This record gives sequence, structure tokens and C-alpha cells, in this order.
Amino acid sequence: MKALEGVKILDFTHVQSGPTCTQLLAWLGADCIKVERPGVGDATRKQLVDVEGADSLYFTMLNHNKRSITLNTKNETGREVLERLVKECDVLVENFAPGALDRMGFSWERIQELNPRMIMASVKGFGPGPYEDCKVYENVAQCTGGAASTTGFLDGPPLVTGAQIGDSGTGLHLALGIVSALFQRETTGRGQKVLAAMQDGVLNLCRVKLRDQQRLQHGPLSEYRQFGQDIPFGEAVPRAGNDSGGGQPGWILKCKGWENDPDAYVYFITQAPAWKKICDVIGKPEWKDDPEYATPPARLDKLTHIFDTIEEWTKTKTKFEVMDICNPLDIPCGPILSMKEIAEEPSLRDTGTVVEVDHPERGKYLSVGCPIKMSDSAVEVERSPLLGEHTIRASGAIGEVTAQAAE
Ligand code: CAO
Repeated sequence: MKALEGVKILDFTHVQSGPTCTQLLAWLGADCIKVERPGVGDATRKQLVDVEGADSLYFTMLNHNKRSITLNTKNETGREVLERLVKECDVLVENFAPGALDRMGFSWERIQELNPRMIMASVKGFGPGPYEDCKVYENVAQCTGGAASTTGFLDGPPLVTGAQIGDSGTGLHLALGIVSALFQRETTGRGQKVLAAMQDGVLNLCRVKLRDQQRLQHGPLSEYRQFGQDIPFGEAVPRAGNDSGGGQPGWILKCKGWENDPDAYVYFITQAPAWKKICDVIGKPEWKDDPEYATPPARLDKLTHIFDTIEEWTKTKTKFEVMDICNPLDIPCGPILSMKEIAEEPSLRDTGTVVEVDHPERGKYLSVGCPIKMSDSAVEVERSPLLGEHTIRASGAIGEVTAQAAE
């Protein structure tokens, strides 16, 4: 028994944002039927190809535990099959460009006519407003949602982050909307429309920066390093480099080997309750009782000097040695792990966070498993489907997937 067993999803998603949502739902037990264009499929199948002739990792890593049918929604037979699927399924998930579903003849009104219990869930770049008709990709969302303007160093340009907060982040938001709508349907008997806009999703994840925007009206942001460097604040939240987002100052510090290893760094947090232990560890016991250093407010205008001093100590240790010394003392810190280190980390394999999957075209590959662990709904990661693998081609046949060739 899985949490979402019995839930049938008509998966009209492509690229990244929508597929991350439906992959999660499939991992939680939903039957996810991915509808793709005959002969072409999801564009990511053939993007960033590393093994000639095989579905790309881009596709395989976003479409586990799904079935695939091919269907041309622009011909009569295809539309008939799609109507049947709309009647049979609980949720339709899509992330087409604005208006594409309407142009196919499947407006929200039409879907409600066909199946009033249907939940129609969409990812779009923007919510209603001046940009609602725009096509949007990850980095556009990062830029319009407040992430890029607040990421990077003070003297550099805005930066996007490697974490796919626009695509995968919005997929997560949408998944929560879908399960909530399924829950509400238990009471109302009705489906509903669920929208997750990428700009909104990114802004939700940048909530602390909107907090700081308002704090700015009452004075400089004292936990930002520029405060201690006497660099004036402007009208908007500045880029904060590696400053900690919360009230506990932190920074990325060099560790032993940093000259040759780009990831020989540690994130080090000078959490107030751990201050005295930090002073002992770094060989500055006199700071414990010095009024210039003893309290968090006294330290705020000296963060650069404090972190430079801590770095003198971290440079004598590897990032893992820093962890081994600091963790027992409750000093919060974390090594900067490379993707190579993460891929090879046995504990992540043990928990199913990193999994090895076998694929008929490409052989074995690594993927990120389900990040949500539930005690009563175990996840077995299954390979992504080949294009149209579950299409039933016999004319008139109504199989499990109820798909007829409509190519
Ligand atoms: N049969 C027939 N036609 C199909 C089909 C099928 N099974 N599946 C899709 N199509 C058609 C659509 O109907 C659409 O046709 P029209 O333009 O004639 O209506 C067409 O394929 C292309 O759809 P699209 O415009 O969504 O695709 P695109 O590659 O041009 O744009 C993207 C991609 C992602 C920019 C756009 O879909 C979008 O903005 N989506 C919303 C935001 C989003 O999710 N972005 C994240 C993407 S991940 O980085």
C-alpha cells in the first residue's frame, strides 16, 4: 500500500518543473500516465544526450515510476482518447505554455464538463498579470522571483543558483497543491484548478529576502558583512555573498588543500551559544570575556575580522576534520561537498537518497531518489518509460492505460 495508491494522473508535463511534480506523486504511489507527442516525446529525452540512442539523463532522472503513451492531441482520434482519459483520471498535470491546453480544446470549463471531480494542476511562469502569457525557464524564474538579485557578491553581478528552485521548487509546490485538492475533494466531491507560478514559487523560497527588504526601512542590516565594512546600504536588499540568511552569522571558509581543491571549504556558523567553544577551538580564549567580542551585538561590526581569524584555523584542517572537531561541540558547520563526493557517499545510498537505476538503453545510472521518507509508504525507484512504451495500439482496445494509437 502506498500513500497515493488509486490516484490516477494524466501527466501532460514536459521539461523539468511539471515532471518533478508528477515523479514525486508517482513515488508516493499514484499511477502516472505520461502523454507524449508521437515520435518526439518530451523534448528532454533528446537533450544533453550522453549515450547515443538512449534517453538522456535529463529525462530519465525526472520521469521515474511513470508510464508513457503517445497521443496526437491535435487529431480527432487523439482528442477522443484524451477525453476518455480525462473522464478516468483524478488529476491532470500540465506545464505547457499559457493557452496551449485551451488550443487543444481542453479548457478548464471543458474538463469540468467531462469530469467534475478532475483536479487540473498547472505550472506557469507567472500568475495573472502583465507577464502571464510568457514562456518561462528556470533562470527567468530565479531572476523574476528575487533569487538572482540577492545572490552573489556585493561587487559582482546578480547570480543564478545551481539549485533548480524555479523548476523543481515549483514542481514541489504544485505537488502539495494537488494532494491538498485531493483531500478537499473527499469533502466537496469536486475537483479544482491548482496553479503554481514559477515566480511565486521562487519568491516563496526567497521569503527571508522580502523580510530584509522591510527591515531595511528601519536601518542597516547588521548581520550582513557590509555593515561592519561601513559600506552603505542602498534601497534594495543587497547581494550577501555567503552571509548566513538568519540571525546567526556564517561564512564559507578555506580548509586544508583549498589551493588545489575547489571544494576544500567549510560553512562555519558562529552561533551565539557556541561562541565560547569556538574561541577555545580556534585558539582565541581571550575573546570569551572581551566585551568587544563576548556578545553577538558586539561582534556584528567585526565579522570580517572574526571569520578571517577562524579561517586561519580551518586552513590547518580538512573540511572533514573541521566537522569532526566542531560537531561534538555543537558548533554548526558543514563541508562543501562536491557532486562527486555526494555521488560516492555511502550513507546517501543507504537511505535511498541516491539510487542506482538500470535502464534498457543506457545501462546503470545514478539518480536522486525520493527526498521524502514515509514510514508506511515505501518508495522503489523504477526506471523511466521508453517513449510510448505503454501505448496500446489495437484499435478500440481499452486496456489499463486506455490509450489507442492516435498517431
Ligand atoms: N500532441 C500534439 N501536440 C502536442 C502534444 C501532443 N501530445 N503535446 C504538446 N503539444 C503541442 C502543444 O499543444 C503546443 O502547441 P501550440 O503551441 O500549437 O498550442 C506545442 O506542443 C508546444 O507546447 P509549448 O509551447 O508548451 O512548448 P515549448 O517548447 O514551445 O515551450 C516552455 C516550453 C517550457 C517554455 C513552455 O511550455 C512554458 O512556458 N511552460 C510553462 C512554464 C514552465 O513549466 N517552464 C519550465 C520549463 S522547465 O525548465
